[in-house]
Amino acid sequence: MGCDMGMTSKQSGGSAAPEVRNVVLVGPGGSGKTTLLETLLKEIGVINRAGRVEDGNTVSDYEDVEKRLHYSVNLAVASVDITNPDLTGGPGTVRLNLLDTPGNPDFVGELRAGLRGADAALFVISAVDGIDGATRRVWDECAAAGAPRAIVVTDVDEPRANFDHTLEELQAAFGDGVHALYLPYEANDPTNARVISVIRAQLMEGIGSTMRLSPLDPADQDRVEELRARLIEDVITESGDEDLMEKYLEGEELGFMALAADLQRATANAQFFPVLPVVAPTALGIPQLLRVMCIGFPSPADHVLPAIYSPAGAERAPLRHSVDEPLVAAVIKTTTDPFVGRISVVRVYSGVLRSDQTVHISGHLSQFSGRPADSQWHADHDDEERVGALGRPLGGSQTPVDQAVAGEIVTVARLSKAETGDTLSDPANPAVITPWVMPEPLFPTAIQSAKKGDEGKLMSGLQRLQAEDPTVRVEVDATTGQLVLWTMGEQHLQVMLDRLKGRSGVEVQTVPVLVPLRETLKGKAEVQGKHVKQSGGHGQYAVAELRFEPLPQGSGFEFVDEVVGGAVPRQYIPSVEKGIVAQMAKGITGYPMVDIRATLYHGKAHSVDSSDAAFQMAGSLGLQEAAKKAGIVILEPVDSVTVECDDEYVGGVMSDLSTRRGRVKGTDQLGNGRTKVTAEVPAYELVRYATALRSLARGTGVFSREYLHHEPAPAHLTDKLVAGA
Ligand SMILES: Nc1nc2c(ncn2[C@@H]2O[C@H](COP(=O)(O)OP(=O)(O)O)[C@@H](O)[C@H]2O)c(=O)[nH]1
Ligand SMILES: [Mg+2]
Repeated sequence: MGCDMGMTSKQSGGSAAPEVRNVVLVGPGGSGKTTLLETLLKEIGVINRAGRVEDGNTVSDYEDVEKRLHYSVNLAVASVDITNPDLTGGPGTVRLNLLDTPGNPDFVGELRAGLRGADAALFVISAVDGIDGATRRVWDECAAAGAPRAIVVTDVDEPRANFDHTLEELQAAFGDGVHALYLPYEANDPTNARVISVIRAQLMEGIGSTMRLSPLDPADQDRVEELRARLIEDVITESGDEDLMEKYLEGEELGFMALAADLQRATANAQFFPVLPVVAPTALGIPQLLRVMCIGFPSPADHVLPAIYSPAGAERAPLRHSVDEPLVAAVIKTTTDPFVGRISVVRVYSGVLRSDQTVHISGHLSQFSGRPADSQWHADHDDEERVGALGRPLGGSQTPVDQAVAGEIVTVARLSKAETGDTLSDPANPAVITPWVMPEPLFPTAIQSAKKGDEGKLMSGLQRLQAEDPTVRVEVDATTGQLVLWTMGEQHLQVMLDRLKGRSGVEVQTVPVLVPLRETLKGKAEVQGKHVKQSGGHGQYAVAELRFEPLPQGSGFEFVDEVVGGAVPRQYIPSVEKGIVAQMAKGITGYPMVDIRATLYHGKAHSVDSSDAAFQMAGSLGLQEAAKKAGIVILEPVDSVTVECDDEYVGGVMSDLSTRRGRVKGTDQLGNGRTKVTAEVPAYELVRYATALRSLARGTGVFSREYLHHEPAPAHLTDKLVAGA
């Protein structure tokens, strides 16, 4: 085998520990990942019949909502052992942990978790759909994670498929490191379909001991020879293998096994990307793909592991892939199964995780993301908990195991305090590993429970969703009082509401999102704040003569005392100010008033009937009077926004921003075919922006927003702003 695990531990059964391959399936939605996983499992023999996404009976789309939607919304894992030596390349077992991910950009959080859990990726694209901007974004995600990857081209049996064209597109988009290992041959003819082995430049059926070779059609000869030369030369360059170079130059016959070790080294660098065709319905190309994963893919020992810290934030010695080290593992995902309860998918990086052991659980996102440590959204936490049963997952089911060694992926039952992204470690040696970068949810929806009395259930259901999915944020807006659910987009929102209903039994209503408006005075006004009640008993008497004027944005409130000769007694001057401040907090039209100056220049008092309360009332009435005279301006929040998208969509993005009353502040060409636009945009216009940008930039857009300031809202829009978006 091409690599050294660096460990000799025995499994509980007594046999040698299997080689492990952790491989995540990534790619745009509908490219065939879930179907490919079915086909692989059928080929390995873990399932008798490949399910169909449309029939809702696949291993990885096991959640109810996925069965209903017919696409994946969850990271799902299938852990299988392969013993067939034609696939594994020798005696011994390869444990293949396959992670299926959603392609829809709303669920990019699941994709990132999958990339963290795996050591390599299958980048799955359809020969029918080709490569678009959204596909490139998935590639960029893999590149950002440094994932070694092979490219699997599906649908090559479809009449509209053109594998050669797809290969050219792949090379144009992803560079010279893209090399075909196999080509499809008469893929749409089930009786005659085969692959062409580029390494051998021959037609190939079966694999290893069952392999049958036959000569290429003369028409294919030149093209395949050319691909072969490029492939082998590049493998040699990437691996630096002198022996192979010699064999190649001397014209020795080479097969896959002769290249396997070099291929593994070349792919491990994430600079060399082998391409394989597959046909799901007939399993064409599937044995070859399995062999590439078993023999040509890097092992957990080759993975560059994330940096590690103590819970206090001190950097620690780098993680080592070894069973002899203390336990360090990451919670790739935690979820709630309707039957089993809490289930967490855990990747062990070092040491051994045993069932029933106590682990330290830590989540410290604030250290890496700049979020406040006590934010309601993944607040920092440290706990100790006993883990429940460990299992090897196959979609929604688990087979119990006693332990998981460094490099393995297992499920852990009943870890109630662990959230997605947390670190599990030895309580004697607690640790925090750098989490992956969690995307920011930017799609707000104001929600409330449809039934009175369900509020408590709703809140606890939301807390759970938030712990499971770092791309969900729940917030009670301090100004509007609304309960706001921030998600990645429309589909993500629907899935979250579906889960709330399914698990917590809470029916949720969505209501228009309110932006926190404020108000200020339109102009200056001189007024008399007068509170005089002297009929019967102890009266109230206070008169405050006041000048009000608006101040520049962000000035807040100024109070000026210009009273001379004790017209307002000293002790009541602060009372007037207090009354104004209280009225400002309430506002005149219902929004807090800001940015004004109040000057108290005269007034009247009564020796018996004046009081603190009466002068507060006078101040408050004075402001109400000023608002009547000068008028009110509604201020709306404006955010500073950056949008990044592929160059070709910038024009559309900018003109859309101006219809959103945005002011474009600048554009930057980022050089990689992408442009960054900076703009100032009213928050009201950003409520649905996540969805709008998705279609404007065809899935290539990302944006960020940050509150900048409040500014006057156009008068003709105030009714709309007050109603919410
Ligand atoms: N003809 C053909 N159809 C395929 C192939 N692979 C997947 N499909 C179909 O493509 C559709 C999308 O597949 P799915 O696995 O859900 O894609 P995912 O979103 O990447 O998981 C389904 O209807 C599959 O049956 C293939 O190799 N050939
Ligand atoms: Mg899928």
